[in-house]
Amino acid sequence: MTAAITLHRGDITRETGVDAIVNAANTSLLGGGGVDGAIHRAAGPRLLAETRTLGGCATGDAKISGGYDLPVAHVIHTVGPVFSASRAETCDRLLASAYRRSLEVAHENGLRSLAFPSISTGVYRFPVERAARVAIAEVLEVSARLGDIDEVRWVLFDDATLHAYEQALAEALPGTDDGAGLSAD
Ligand code: AR6
Repeated sequence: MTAAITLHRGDITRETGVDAIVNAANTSLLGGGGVDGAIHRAAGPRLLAETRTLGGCATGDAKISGGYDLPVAHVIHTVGPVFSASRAETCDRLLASAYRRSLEVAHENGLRSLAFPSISTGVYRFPVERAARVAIAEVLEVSARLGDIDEVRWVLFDDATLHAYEQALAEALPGTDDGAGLSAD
């Protein structure tokens, strides 16, 4: 079964009702700015104590930790690419890999629902329309292959980012509101 896809605006550190939120981390897994900083602040110092033990994370890969003071049980830390126009196709592949590995790590740990931020479109400067198309296509394909991810949400911080993902979802699923369990709200 393909996962139900939903999109909404919000702060991912306050998200409830999913097994894991995904962090747009850097290769050190030691925290940073943007959503990474917000997740570490909301989870408390025990998150950093655990991520220190994870040995970092390659770009395009993902690692799992506890959620600590967050309202979710787990955080999946992934690392998207820093966008560069001269190697845009490589960046597309690395971004797709970050989403794919996040879903695979969820699957390996028996998790069925997760919430993503817009990976790489902040400090890492990935153009948001391009990132949204890559993200949605990869999540649709990988969740169909894995078969046991029930729900994937994007929690997007601003209206422009939300609109880019709404458009990408509509393009990926033309003429579909909620057929096949897919919807955007
Ligand atoms: N909830 C949801 N989305 C958020 C939140 C939040 N609380 N805060 C920011 N965003 P970024 P990147 C959005 O820069 O581009 C860090 O320093 C933000 O508006 O957080 O993958 C890491 O340590 C944007 O739409 O991640 C890395 O060094 C999106 O999240 C680097 O930044 C991603 O922006 C990763 O850069």
